[in-house]
Amino acid sequence: MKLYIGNKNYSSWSMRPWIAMTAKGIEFEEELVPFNDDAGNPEFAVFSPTVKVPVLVDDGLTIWESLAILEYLADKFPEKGFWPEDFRQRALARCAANEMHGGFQALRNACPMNMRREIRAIVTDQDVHRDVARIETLWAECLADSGGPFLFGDFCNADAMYAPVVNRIEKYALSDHDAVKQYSVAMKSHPAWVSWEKSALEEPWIVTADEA
Ligand SMILES: N[C@@H](CCC(=O)N[C@@H](CS)C(=O)NCC(=O)O)C(=O)O
Repeated sequence: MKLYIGNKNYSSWSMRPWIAMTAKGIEFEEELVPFNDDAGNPEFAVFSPTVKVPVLVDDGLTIWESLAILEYLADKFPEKGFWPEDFRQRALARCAANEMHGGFQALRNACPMNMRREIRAIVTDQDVHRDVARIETLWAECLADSGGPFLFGDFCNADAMYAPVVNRIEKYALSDHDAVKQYSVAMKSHPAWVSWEKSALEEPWIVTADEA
């Protein structure tokens, strides 16, 4: 099983399946293909039908789109708890994951994931504030209901989807909400996060467009 990813410092979509697979102890080969945005990332076309990362290749099958990869992993490894066991909790975890996959555009545009960035606020608009407020509410409700430390108790695909958001909220000083603090501590101390972050900090590449 091979996972193609972009730069660990910046590639939030790549981080999602990577952190899920690592957290769940799945063995996989990682191929990091650095961004070449100015040229349109032609290297990605060799393995990715959308010319984007991440892409998972398993037994001759190519799977693209981060959330589809997470679903594939849940199907392939049903014993690993990629989704919560309880079917109602599973439905809610999928709601949260889909909300992330299809939403929070203002936050994503204004505040790119950047593992090596120093914490520094930037001027953000109403749309970003609205996205952050929604995330605060969602995380607070999930943590209150599950008891934490992750959104649905144990680390699951919903957490993989929100992992890059933990970085964004921290690095752009976007929230003082207790639930955000609590969730960020849990996420940032998970060994899978620590491992990704360590590699990200060692990368030499600077993507100017993502240095907000
Ligand atoms: N909806 C896709 C988004 C993938 C995506 O936009 N990946 C970015 C990296 S984080 C990318 O490959 N960008 C390169 C490009 O657009 O040329 C997913 O969930 O996997």
